[in-house]
Amino acid sequence: MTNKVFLAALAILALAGNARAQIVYANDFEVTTGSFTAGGLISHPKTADALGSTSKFLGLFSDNTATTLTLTGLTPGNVYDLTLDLLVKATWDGNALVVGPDVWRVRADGNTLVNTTFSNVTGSNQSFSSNGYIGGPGNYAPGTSASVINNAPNINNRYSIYKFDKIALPQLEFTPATNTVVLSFEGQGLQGVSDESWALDNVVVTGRGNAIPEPGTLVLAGLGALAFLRRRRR
Ligand SMILES: [Ca+2]
Ligand SMILES: [Ca+2]
Repeated sequence: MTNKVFLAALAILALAGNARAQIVYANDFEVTTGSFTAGGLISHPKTADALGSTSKFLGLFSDNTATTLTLTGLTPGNVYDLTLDLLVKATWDGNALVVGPDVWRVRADGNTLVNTTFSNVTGSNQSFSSNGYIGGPGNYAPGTSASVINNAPNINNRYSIYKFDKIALPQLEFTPATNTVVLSFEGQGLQGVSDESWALDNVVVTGRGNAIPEPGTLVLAGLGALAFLRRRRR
């Protein structure tokens, strides 16, 4: 390997090392509704104090209020990761067939990333657990894998909070075909805001090294360039 070629390969690898995650949206909903449009748009902006929690959430929502987040300026083909906290309030019935199932899902441009049920009611199990559920017939106790469970005496004041991160839900990623994506957060089968509702907090979307190819791709490109140079020298 000549010095010139080696230096070129080093430069390619250094470029790969610079590929780093970039936050394209982050919102903890602690401020007024006016700032919710920063970096994106949520279609039903309102705050809800988390029932005595020190943190505010975006909500409360129930059915028929698909809450959307439109992100622009993305890099087509790049992979983006989504993390969020979900507050599940009051008498969600999980997998119950008569008063449920009580479903919550996330979609990206119509593609389902998460589709699961939650329960706050003893005797009704839920499909969500920490093992990366995405639509299978999960059957777990109410509150399984919740980071917070509030069992208030009044059942309508009860809530649980789930952290949707890359450990619990590795499928929370999307690859936009254009520079825009619409993330949709939806409830289904819920019996109204006062009875079964949900709210969001700490919504973060991160790009994996925007506009810079994956390191593996760069290394392959570098090796291809080396082979090409060697052929030319013969
Ligand atoms: Ca908050
Ligand atoms: Ca229900």
